[in-house]
Amino acid sequence: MITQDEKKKRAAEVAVNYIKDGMVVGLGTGSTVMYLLEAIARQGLKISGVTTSKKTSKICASLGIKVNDIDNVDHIDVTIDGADEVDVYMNGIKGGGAALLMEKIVAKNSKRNIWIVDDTKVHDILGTFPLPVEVVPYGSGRLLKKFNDKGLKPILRMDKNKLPIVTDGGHYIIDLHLNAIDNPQNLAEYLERQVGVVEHGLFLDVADVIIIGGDKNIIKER
Ligand code: ABF
Repeated sequence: MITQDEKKKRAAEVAVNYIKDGMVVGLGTGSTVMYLLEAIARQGLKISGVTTSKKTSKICASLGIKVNDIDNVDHIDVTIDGADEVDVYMNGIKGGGAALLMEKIVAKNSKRNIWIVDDTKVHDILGTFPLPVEVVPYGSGRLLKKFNDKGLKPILRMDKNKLPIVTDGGHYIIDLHLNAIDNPQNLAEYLERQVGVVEHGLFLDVADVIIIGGDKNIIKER
């Protein structure tokens, strides 16, 4: 039985084959993507990276991977990112790393999206992983109450000093502990209508390819 880390590494090593010299590549956030960045550097791939967090930008700098601002590239050929949970319809929940806003901006501006996950992330339906919702700090208390009254079991994400975490975009994260999301499309539309919600972690119809690292790797294509 291989470790979860080994599964992540395997998924990343399959994904790096989708990258060619000269590409503009969206680079995700998280520990699985870390393995991808190491593989890109190890292979000396000549890419122009567009990152999804300050964290990923720092890692790229340390590995010598060239990065560009998203508004300074003509297009993004492919984005490779992790995910916190994926379902059988290739939909996903992202944002466990509090990078969901930049991840969704980069993903929605990419010609192709590839997710790399270990097989513990795969569930029949979404919701086991708490759904991150990025919110403006001003009025976040009102949103917490509104979500609570609606039975969405919201918890404001805190750091180790019991202060609200602040995203790269200067926002808070409210996690919805739903256990199961029967109709992700409806929930996404509800969240998008709430003033103060900047973005949510439901990534629906985004992934074109999902590479699942495991004892045997699985590649799912939309
Ligand atoms: C990122 O991938 C985030 O959306 C998500 O939190 C993360 C998964 O983290 P890991 O690869 O460390 O399991 O894109």
